[in-house]
Amino acid sequence: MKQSKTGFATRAIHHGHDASTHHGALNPPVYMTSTFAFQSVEQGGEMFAGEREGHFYTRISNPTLSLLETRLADLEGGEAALATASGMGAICAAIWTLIAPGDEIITDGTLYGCTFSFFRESLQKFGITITHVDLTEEGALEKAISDKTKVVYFETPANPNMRIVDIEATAAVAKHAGATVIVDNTYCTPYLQQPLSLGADLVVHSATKYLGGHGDLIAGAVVGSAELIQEIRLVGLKDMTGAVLSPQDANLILRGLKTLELRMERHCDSAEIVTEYLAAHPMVTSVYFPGLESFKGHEIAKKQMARFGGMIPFEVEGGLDAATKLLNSLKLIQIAVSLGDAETLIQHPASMTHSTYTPEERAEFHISDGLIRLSVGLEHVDDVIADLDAAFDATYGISLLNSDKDHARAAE
Ligand code: 7XF
Repeated sequence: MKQSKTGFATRAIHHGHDASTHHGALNPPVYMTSTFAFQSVEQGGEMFAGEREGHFYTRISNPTLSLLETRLADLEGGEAALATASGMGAICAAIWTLIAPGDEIITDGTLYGCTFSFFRESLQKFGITITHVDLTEEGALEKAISDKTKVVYFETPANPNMRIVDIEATAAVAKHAGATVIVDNTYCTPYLQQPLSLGADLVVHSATKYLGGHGDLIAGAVVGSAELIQEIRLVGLKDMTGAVLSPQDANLILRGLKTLELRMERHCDSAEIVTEYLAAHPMVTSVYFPGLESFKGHEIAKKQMARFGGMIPFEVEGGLDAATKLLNSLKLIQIAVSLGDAETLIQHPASMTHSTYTPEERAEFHISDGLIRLSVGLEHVDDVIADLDAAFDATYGISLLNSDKDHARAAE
């Protein structure tokens, strides 16, 4: 594993770029080109044969993408990375490279909705067996795994209900059985969690989220050993998905990475304060935040995450009808899918991100119809809470902030 000496933010700003080799340009130039001219027929042939290094077509490599990949690999503690056109592009490229008909993938039942349907619907058509195992249960993987198992795949915290999987313990069992371990690290980013250092073989990301950070692009990444990444580049990306990232979007992610540490600290600070508000509200029946001591995965989260992230799923009294009224009453907080943006976003997984699950599957995999998912943004946290409080007031006639003021007035 590569050991970098400087701090996370320093590497997120500088790693891999030397201005002196680019006319002193502080920001790396963006190579907006699909193809690269060869100096001779022989040189082109050598590059295609893999006998000579260099860029020749952006679906395979491009200097702007290479810089992003080098930087992401460094931040995740991997040898190499591959940038892709979306998080789904990253997941598909990695999985298509690793599996063949007859193989089995073991995965937890809670996954981002399209990852779930990719596994459950699309892959099964090609003779791949998908086995759902409760990876939060000790010993469950040991019982289920066999020499047919090629990949063990999970998210932690999982989208949307924050189930926490012990990365180190799960990776140890999977590797003993010879399976490749893939962890979706979208919710944490390498700033909060580094699965490769805990034994994972590959990390996948939706860079659309915190890595980009500004809700202005769709992108993904895979990080791991140089050997695996090269295989995924030449098979999963080049031939099987073609899901290549635009250099312009790579440049936006490089810009986003410069503030990743600052933004993640703010997301985490604000989420802790919003969690306190929600946990104190009498109309909130459950809050699924790993920072809460009462949360099932709290101890494992504390062990493998630097902080607890910016995502807060919760349930309210009155089920779906009340949840709908609550969301429709919000003014500052936007009703939108995606997460990790500057804007605070709220959505209803059962009818939106996880509508790819059948109602029976949602019931089986702990995604309740009343669940609401909040992605705490970068606004002033008081404004986020004030918006939530006004919506609770409109829905239930209960305001925690006004009652505080009432108490203060009564005390005067
Ligand atoms: O292809 P995308 O960049 O949208 O990434 C897919 C993806 C992969 N892993 C995780 C953990 C994800 O959350 C996503 C995308 N999730 C969005 C969401 O949950 O809001 C997608 C909006 S439908």
